[in-house]
Amino acid sequence: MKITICCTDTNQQPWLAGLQAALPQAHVSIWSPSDPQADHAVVWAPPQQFLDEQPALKTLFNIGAGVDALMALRIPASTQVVRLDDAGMSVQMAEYVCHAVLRHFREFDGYAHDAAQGRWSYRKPRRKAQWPVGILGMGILGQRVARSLQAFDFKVQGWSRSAKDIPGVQTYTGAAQLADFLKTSKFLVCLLPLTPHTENILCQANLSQLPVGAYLINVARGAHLVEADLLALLDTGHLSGATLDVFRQEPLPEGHPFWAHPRITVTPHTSARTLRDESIAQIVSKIEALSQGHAIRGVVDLSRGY
Ligand code: NDP
Ligand code: OXD
Repeated sequence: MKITICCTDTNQQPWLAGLQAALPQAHVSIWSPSDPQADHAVVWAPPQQFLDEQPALKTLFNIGAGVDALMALRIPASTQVVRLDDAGMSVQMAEYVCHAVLRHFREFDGYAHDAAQGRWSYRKPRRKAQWPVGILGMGILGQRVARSLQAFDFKVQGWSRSAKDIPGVQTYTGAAQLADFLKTSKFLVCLLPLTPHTENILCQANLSQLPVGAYLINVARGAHLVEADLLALLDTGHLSGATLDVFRQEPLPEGHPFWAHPRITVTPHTSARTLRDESIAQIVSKIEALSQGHAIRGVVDLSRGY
């Protein structure tokens, strides 16, 4: 069995070593142009040339949950795309989102500001009933985030494409129920895949349906957000702030208005990192399952784009 690795912006040597150690019978190598045909590939944002030169790949294992970079490429018809499912990402995402929600809800920035001035001052406790959290995307990450927020007694509601029955979570489905979902989401967390249906979903028309003072957390993809619309809604006070982990252009360019905005927190696409050991273990167990003819989880439906 031949496995090739083609991961841009990634130190590929440890992936090679880890995969080779776990699959000693396989030939694992880092891809170079004109390499012989492989059976499986482990990829992150590969160039089109890679796919064009590997038309008989059985499986493309994406080392992330989001496959939007792959969806922009021509994928050989017989190749299945497999995303990471969780592999240690959901707990990181829950940590990140709970931190952002609690930081705003408990006004920790305000206390830090007061403390810096030597001021001992209390703020009136906020009531959770007035701060429901709406999660766009109730997949692997969205559901884990929902459970974690519930542990802090937040009221959680979720929006997805197909109907869901999740204990304690009010769920909304499809475009027809988006407005009802938005109007009661005081925090809005975006955990959608980037597809033609979800691109620009965080736009003026949708964000202005949130209650006045709502807070946005985008941890999915930068192209979900219309940046100028966010800035305008912060200016009018309709939104109280935003925590953004993902951007249309990454790294976020120097001088971008988000860097210095007093009500925007920027982090460098780090909310849920790919954990190499967990990811290798997941990929290896899927390769073994496939070689025994078993079905695996995480196969991407190319017609849906996620
Ligand atoms: P999943 O595929 O498990 O979940 C996606 C969810 O979005 C599902 O509930 C799906 O609905 C819903 N959805 C998709 N399209 C639509 C639509 N048109 N309308 C309504 N709902 C829709 O993905 P994950 O939870 O694993 O990951 C979500 C995204 O998070 C990734 O695609 C990636 O972009 C991002 N991500 C960001 C990271 C970071 O570090 N910032 C790290 C990892 C992921 P249904 O359940 O009905 O299919
Ligand atoms: C992912 C990511 O999609 O890291 O996994 O953004």
